[in-house]
Amino acid sequence: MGYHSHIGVLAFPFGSHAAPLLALVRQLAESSPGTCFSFFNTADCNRAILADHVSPNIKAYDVRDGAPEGAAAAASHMEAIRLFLAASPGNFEAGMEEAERAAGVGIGCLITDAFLWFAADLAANRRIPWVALWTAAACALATHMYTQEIVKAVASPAEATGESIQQVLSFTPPGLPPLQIADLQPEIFIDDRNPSPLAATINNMVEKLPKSTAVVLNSFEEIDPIVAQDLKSKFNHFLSVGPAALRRLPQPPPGDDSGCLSWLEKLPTPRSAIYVSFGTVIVPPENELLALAEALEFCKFPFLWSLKEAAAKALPEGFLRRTAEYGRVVPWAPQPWILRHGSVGLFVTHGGWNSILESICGGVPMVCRPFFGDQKLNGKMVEDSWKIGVRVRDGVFRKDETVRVLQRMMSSREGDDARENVVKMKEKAEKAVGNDGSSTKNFKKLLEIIGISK
Ligand code: U2F
Repeated sequence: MGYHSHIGVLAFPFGSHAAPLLALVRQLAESSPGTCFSFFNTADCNRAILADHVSPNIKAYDVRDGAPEGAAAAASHMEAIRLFLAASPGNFEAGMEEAERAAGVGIGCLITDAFLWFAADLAANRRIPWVALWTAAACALATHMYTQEIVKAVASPAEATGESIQQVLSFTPPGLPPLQIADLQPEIFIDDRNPSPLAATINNMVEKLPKSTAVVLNSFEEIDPIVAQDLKSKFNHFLSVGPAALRRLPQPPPGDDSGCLSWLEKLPTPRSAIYVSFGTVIVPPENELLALAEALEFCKFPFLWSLKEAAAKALPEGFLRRTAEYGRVVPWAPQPWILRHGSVGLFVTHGGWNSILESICGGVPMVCRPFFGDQKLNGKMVEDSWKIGVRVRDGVFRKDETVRVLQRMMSSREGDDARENVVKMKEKAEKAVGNDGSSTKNFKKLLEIIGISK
């Protein structure tokens, strides 16, 4: 088929970055069958996220991941990121040339992960719009955009890493609760002499993002109205178009090889089960896995735990056998479907943004055990601002505290209050994606901006 326009999509192939970008592109592609979307991503990540049913007007291209030819997999997540960033943007430019030849139409707009700040220059050179998808929450973007003010509010740089991380900052971005250094993304406190590749990337992003045509988020304005209003003043367009998890989920769910949903189906009592998952990157340290397993075994609430196979080996001897009647441990679970299942009453999570949104969309309160990046701030917002869950005490799982927090959230007034609040938040999200809702309007604006309004 001949296409009248062509959009280049540049993915960041780590954590849960590329999947939400693909979800946005799917929605756009459905709205404009005459536009071709070329999706540039590494081969491994394409394999992981592309299902058979990608729209005909989305074409995926593999770009180099930067690993030396024939080398074994990168030693760490951070090393893989470093190699990939070193190969960018050359890897993407090569892909874009190939895609333009194949489509016979030049790329007229770039949609990229916000981390890929060099898209500002790629787009400027071609005189085309640059739309950046920020894959985390607006509150996390706000703290990055106020990096200078936050850093100034820390009396001495040593405090950012030292014993004063509990210090409450004298500056707070509009709409956020009072913050401690410990609540913030460590990348904000960049070491200028030796920045990590991710910190340097985020720093560049903060500088370039105001040049974008639009910043897009998988979120809804009503979750943090003051933050959204403030960020609108910082960008040409600031468009929350989610949550994507409220769209109709395909049936049957893909990736339910372990039969999680039929297991939930058999539970007699609504909201009786705990779902546990720490996203796509994190494996908690062994002592915490043990503490959490012992707490689940002690409490005897039905539980479903998505845990990578290698990590499951660290579970206590005999745990799976002893808990078989009321618990399941699986290597992967269809999370958005699970969180919308009526049998689930609590989500134990690392506080990744997609997980939080999916929990809101399911009306399920959370217990957060944040690990890195935006997760600490998300956990703080869950507990202090949105009041839809709590963080684990002292930031780590210990058996006795974990037993207490699970019991409080599953069978006390505190859990009921969090559930009421999360259901109210879900209603706001539903309104946002409904007719005339803020996210629906923002999505229409996005279609206009990228030149494919119907
Ligand atoms: C990074 O994200 P993560 O992958 O660590 O975590 P989430 O944002 O919560 O996304 C996890 C996704 O993986 C899905 C789940 C979410 O959409 O539904 N999933 C699943 O379907 N089945 C499973 O068994 C386990 C997970 C980063 F670590 C976070 O801090 C950021 O907030 C995030 C966005 O930038 O990226």
